[in-house]
Amino acid sequence: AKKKVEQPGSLDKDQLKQNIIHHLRSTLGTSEEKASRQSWWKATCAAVNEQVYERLTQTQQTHLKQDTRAVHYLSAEFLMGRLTANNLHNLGLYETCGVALKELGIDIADLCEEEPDMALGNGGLGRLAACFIDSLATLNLPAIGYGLHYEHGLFRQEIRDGRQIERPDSWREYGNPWEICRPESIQEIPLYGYVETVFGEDGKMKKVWHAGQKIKGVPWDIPVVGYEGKTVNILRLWESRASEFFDWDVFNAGGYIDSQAEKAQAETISKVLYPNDESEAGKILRLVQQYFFCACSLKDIMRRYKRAHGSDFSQFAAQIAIQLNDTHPTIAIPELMRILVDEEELDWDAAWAICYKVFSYTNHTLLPEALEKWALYLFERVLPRHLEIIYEINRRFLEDLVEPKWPGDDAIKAKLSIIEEGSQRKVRMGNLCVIGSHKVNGVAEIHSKLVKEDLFPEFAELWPEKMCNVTNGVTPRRWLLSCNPELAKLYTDTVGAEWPLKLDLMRGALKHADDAAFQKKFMDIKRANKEKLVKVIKAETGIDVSAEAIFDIQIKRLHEYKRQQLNLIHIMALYRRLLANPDYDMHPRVFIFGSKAAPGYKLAKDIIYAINKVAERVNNDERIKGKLKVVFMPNYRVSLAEKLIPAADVSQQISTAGYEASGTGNMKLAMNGAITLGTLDGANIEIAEEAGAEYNAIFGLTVDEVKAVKAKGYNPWDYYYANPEIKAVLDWMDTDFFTPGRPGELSSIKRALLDGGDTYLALADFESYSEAQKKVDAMYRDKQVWAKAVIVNSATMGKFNSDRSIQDYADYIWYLKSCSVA
Ligand code: 26W
Repeated sequence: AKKKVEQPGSLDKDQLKQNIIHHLRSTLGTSEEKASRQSWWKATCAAVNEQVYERLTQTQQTHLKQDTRAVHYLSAEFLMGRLTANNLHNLGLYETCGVALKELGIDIADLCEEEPDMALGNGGLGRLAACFIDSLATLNLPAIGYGLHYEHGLFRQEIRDGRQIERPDSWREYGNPWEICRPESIQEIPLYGYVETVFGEDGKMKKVWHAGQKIKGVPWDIPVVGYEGKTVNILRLWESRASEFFDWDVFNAGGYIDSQAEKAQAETISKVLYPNDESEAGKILRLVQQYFFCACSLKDIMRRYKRAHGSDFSQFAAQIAIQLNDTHPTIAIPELMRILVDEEELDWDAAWAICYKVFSYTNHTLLPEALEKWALYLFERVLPRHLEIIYEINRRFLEDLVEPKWPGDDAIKAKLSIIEEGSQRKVRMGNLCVIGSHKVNGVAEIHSKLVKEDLFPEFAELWPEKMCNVTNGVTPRRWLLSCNPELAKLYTDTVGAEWPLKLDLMRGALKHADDAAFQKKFMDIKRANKEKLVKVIKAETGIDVSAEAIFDIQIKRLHEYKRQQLNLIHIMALYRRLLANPDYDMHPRVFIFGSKAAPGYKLAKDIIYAINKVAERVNNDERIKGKLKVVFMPNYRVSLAEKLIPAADVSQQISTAGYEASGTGNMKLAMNGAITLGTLDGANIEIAEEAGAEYNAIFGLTVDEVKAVKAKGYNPWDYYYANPEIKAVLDWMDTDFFTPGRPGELSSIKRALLDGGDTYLALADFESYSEAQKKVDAMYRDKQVWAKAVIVNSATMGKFNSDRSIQDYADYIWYLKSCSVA
């Protein structure tokens, strides 16, 4: 008889309790009396995994039997955060488990705190990948995420004397209950070496790549549980190991030490995540990382395809979609060509037709320093055969497409070529992506327009249908249901329990936006969340803040274009106004920052230092009567975001227009009842469209105005001399007011804004920003106005459900249908 599959939430409290105790004893080897909180956590995970694995098997059997088309999401980063609460919620077991644990004397929230964040990503791009795989499973779409199993994720940030210190992150030091090693699916990956041209018996020319080294790729699977869903997909992360294949010869020859060195080198490939966000370092190890995970993933895809179809590749493009999350996995394009042409012996045109249908590419940034280009000599050393293939792709592209369209135009050829000429020749990964993909998308309307018109205009002329938009989204399961249970409950009571799947239902709360009783409920929840955060702030920083104040939050990676420095100079201006007039009329405000700087980004680190120094001075100045507080929360990460976001009143999204591709924190904060204080950039534009600009504080130059100002020749000194407040604040940075005895420690910020030319127009936007801040203050003082605004913002965020984004990808890019799992 067929075994009955457990339905979501079908496990009752007593069964769960029994299972937890069972695992405590027989998996963790301890007892209820002795168990540490960590053991309780692991035992709970083991009990939950019984449910997860059942459904995982069911899902895989269904997909296999139905031979479903699937999407393969290739990403160098997956910023997963913690999984315990998330998996419990998605299985419909959170409440039950809470009661079970309570009866065992454990608080479920404390238990969840035991889990280290899985921080295998830098910021927006990595967290988007995590939201997307949640939505893929929730929508019952056959999908697999592929990435790298970094031993160390993004560094842990400590603040010492106001400065950022980086410490290694060791997320799996004491074991991770969510990952499963799959030695049966190990892959072997060639690197380095040379290419030989040989002629087969049929007289055909063939290329043979003789690798200089082989690396073993060990897959670790993380189950991805869909909401209420029957579908459990996997995230497969590759770990590098030394291949045994020639170590032993070295060992036998007495080279034990050499063999260990070889091993160490192989294992460095997946050792650590590059902490650079939006700036390319051009390091060879990073190229090796990229090739390593792409090659492992393609071998895995091939193995699965061949199991069903043998060497008949006519169905390959019908079965396989591969999404490239930015250019980091671009090397998968020539790798698939290599497999099809060199190994499977398809002719070039047939192989190219397959590739073109299989791949699609998402662009996440327009910043020139973030666009990946590899020095040709490095590329050739690591991947000699791939370089030949790229030359051939390029030759055909230029001859067959560019020359007919722009006959004789060498300037255009030089611009569109995959190879950048010059003193140092380079491979342009962006161009390769566009040429090798059937669809290219940006991540918000304005960003996609700029990708089309400014970044790749000629490509858009060649292929007008190729360029498209898919506005980002976030999973409401993590970013509302799980992180803000009280607000989630209010939505359930108001619009029904379906909203985590159909976020548009939140609009049902709009009709209560003016209702005093509903406003009170909503604002009481916000107040309670703020009270909770007050305690976290005290515990983490020692700073006392009051929940009476406006909580004004800017949380994101530190970058000049995101303009934390604009926030800071405004804080200094407010402080000055308060010193000049202690009765300066403003509602008390707490400015909260959370941000990591790339370790090599000097100015970003200086801005962190400046925020901390200003905070010290402001927070300890009794003259301003607690009207102003500044808090820098160390070690910003997913699990901290989950505590900050529900407590925010104001969401600062203040990038220079045209630079933030989308932003996703903006969506999370608005959903949880914050007003957006933002520029018309990225998804802010669409957020303001949904909610109504009047309920937010929109300011600053538009994209077109930014372009115009830059074209005319921007001079920050004009603003310095024209606005006495700007001048006073910047001059303050040269003094020792914030750094007693050490004048000039904050001067680098002033210098970047004046001598450095203020690349991101912070001074140009200052006045408008300051006015928007006044609007925020005025709105907040009228409790009804404020309550209505936050309710409208929250209730209109349905569009930003990542389920909607994924449905767009499925419909317009992947042509992928859902598959229900019994
Ligand atoms: C090669 C160095 C490097 C590393 C990471 C360059 C660029 C990146 C990412 C593309 C940076 C990133 O995370 N971009 C963000 O992607 C989010 C998801 O689409 C957007 O919401 C953010 O606006 C964008 O900055």
